[in-house]
Amino acid sequence: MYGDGDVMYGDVGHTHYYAGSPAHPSCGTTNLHLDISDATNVMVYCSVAVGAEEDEEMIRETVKNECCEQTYWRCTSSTPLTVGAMWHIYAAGDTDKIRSFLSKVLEERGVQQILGTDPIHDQLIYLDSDLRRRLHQEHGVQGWAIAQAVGDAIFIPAGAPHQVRNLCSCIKVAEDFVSPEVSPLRPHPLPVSLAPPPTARSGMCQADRRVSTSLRQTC
Ligand SMILES: O=C(O)CCC(=O)C(=O)O
Repeated sequence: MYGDGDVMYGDVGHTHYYAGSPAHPSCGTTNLHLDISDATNVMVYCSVAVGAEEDEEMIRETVKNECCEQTYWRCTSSTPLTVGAMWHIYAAGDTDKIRSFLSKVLEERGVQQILGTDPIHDQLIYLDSDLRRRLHQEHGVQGWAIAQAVGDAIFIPAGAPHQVRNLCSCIKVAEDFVSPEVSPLRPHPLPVSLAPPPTARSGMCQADRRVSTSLRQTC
């Protein structure tokens, strides 16, 4: 994001993420946050350290606990796929409920919240399994757990809160773009001007072209 006075502009372009896995299951690689533009995120590399069988077991257990049977089968079949990252994505429409929940969690942890700060935009919290269960029980909010292996593209709609936990060392390439269909969901409270608004078709083509250019440059 970059700004001009009190108008913020979307920083549409591609981003590369290079990161290992956080040591503790209640920590994320990227805490819960949201972006004002849509994004596509493609995993181009992931690797478990040679001889680290316990990491492979941890990945299988995580996928077994969090994902559907078909995904579990993908990482246990005869030609297993290594799942490099677990994503949790929530509907943009649930943002206010999630914000209230995060404020409550910060209060419980004795963190003083300063006026004008925001627990989602400030990326303060990773929702571990316990917090995800509480969010469901206390606010009726459930997201989607998505396992990402090499070659998988994750689509993140604008305004949708999301978080990532790498399960091993990963490289991902992401491309931001603006689709007019979701622009009314632009998150509050940032006054945003995304100019010029592309048409749906040109927006998608632009994103496709940028992702493939970016992948060509990376691989
Ligand atoms: O891969 C990650 O750790 C973060 C990705 C992300 O948040 C994004 O692409 O918006």
